[in-house]
Amino acid sequence: MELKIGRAIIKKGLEVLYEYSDVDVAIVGAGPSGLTAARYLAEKGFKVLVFERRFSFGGGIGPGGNMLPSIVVQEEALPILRDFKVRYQPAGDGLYTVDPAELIAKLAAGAIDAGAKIILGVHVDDVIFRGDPPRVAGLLWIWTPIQMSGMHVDPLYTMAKAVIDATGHDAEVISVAARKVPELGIQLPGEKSAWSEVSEKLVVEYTGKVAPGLYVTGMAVAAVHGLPRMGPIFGGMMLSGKKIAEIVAKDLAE
Ligand code: 48F
Repeated sequence: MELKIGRAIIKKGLEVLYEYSDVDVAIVGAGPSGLTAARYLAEKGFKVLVFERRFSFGGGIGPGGNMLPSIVVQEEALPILRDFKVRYQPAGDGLYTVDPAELIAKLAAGAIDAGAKIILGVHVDDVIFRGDPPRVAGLLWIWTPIQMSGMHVDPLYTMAKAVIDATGHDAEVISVAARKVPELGIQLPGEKSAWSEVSEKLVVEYTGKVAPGLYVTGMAVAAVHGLPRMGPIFGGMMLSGKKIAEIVAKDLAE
């Protein structure tokens, strides 16, 4: 039996890694923005891979608001909640409360059912770049437990026509690209202190392309464009994910 279990895992696991070593879109981060983008891109027929460092989905959704089991979404994002069949309750002033566990489960199920592949336990380490002027052409990654061990193990590669940084507050992929490929001309001012109303709008407005082949969504937008942070309101994250899916789909179609 052990022989059969082991061989089934090795065969399928390696097949998946082989198949997804070349994709249309690689998304880093399975938080609200990354999962939303994954669903809308996969639904349009693109081959989408999401890398997530943890062995779980959801990014910042799980802790809710300061560990209370509720998060807030504003009216503008309700069509996205309906697409994912997420239930919500009115909280007044155009705000709605959502159960964080339900949001995580349904965003992930929506992305997977649309055809996106999510690989958990992967730390994205660096970008691959090509050409002069340069464009981002893929990612370097290692398994998170190896990264956490601090031992030097060479990474593996994933080639992608578009890379989306959905890593949240630290914009990790764009940070490394800005530092190691200065020819991309990326400035990274970092996010500002909280002003929720303004940041919810600006994060969506500034969602977009950062350099050829490299895009940003979610809280990483605030880090890249020096915008204020918000808190446990998630409508802007999902609206940003949907917007980046439309931008990338348009660019890839050209
Ligand atoms: O942080 P996260 O939820 O990002 P988001 O989609 O949403 C932000 C909100 O959760 C919240 C907020 C607004 O409401 O302030 O913070 O912008 O999800 C980011 C995911 O990316 C993973 C990380 O584990 C998390 O699940 N991640 C970060 N860096 C890497 C990574 C990396 N280098 N490689 C792989 N995954």
